[in-house]
Amino acid sequence: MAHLVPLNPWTAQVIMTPASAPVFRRQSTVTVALVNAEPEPIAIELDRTALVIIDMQRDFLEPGGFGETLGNDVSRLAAAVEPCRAVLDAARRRGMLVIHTREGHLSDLSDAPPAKVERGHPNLRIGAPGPMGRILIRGEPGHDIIPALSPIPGEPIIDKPGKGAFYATSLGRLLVDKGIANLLVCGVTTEVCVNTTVREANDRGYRCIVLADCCASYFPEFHTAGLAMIKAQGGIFGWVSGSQPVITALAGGT
Ligand code: TIU
Repeated sequence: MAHLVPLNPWTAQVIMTPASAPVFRRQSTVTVALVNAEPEPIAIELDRTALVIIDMQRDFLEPGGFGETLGNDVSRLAAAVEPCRAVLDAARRRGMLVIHTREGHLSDLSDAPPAKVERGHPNLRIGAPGPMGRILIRGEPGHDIIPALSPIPGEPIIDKPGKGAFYATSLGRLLVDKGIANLLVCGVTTEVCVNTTVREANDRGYRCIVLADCCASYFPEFHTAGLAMIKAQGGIFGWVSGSQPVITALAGGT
């Protein structure tokens, strides 16, 4: 459910022309949507909101990538794809800023801390060859975003070496430049890159609304706990909603 609350839809600005005649100009319309969320509904200015889709990469969602080398059943992430696509379509129709992130490393691993690389069987580590190219390396097929959610021209892609999307990236600068105050967050995995990014964003002053059905984990109990941690204590890190209330909000108002 979403209610649209227009704020100052018309603002008269008096401009003194040489003839001293007042001219009234229509200024930008601010549309505020009330999104049904937990722990409580949240009002967001849609023009100051971006959709951030975290790491919906073949390396995490398809067999033969990083997620599987870590011992996970990657099919557990599939449920998030269709809700993500529906929200992505709605955001594009709205003309909202859409940002995609990808976790991965340079081919020489110079941006990969040894502490991250030196885990698991040597043949299955970051940088090792796999069915989708070198595991979690930029430019390899596995690093690509899955076709269903492919970025279109004009949508920024943030390549990140860490779990959080702000660490060692230009995301913070981009959000400031675009005047963004609120983030709609989708992606994988709920308790790892989604949670880390939301915590980073929360400390930077962004209101984060995490869309529960647009996120997934290899561990269903971690998905549930990851969302619970965000919305607990009055929304200690942010809000949790679902794809449908957000799609409704994005479809309303102009
Ligand atoms: N392993 C796991 O759950 N996640 C990651 O390694 N990266 C992201 O969450 N993107």
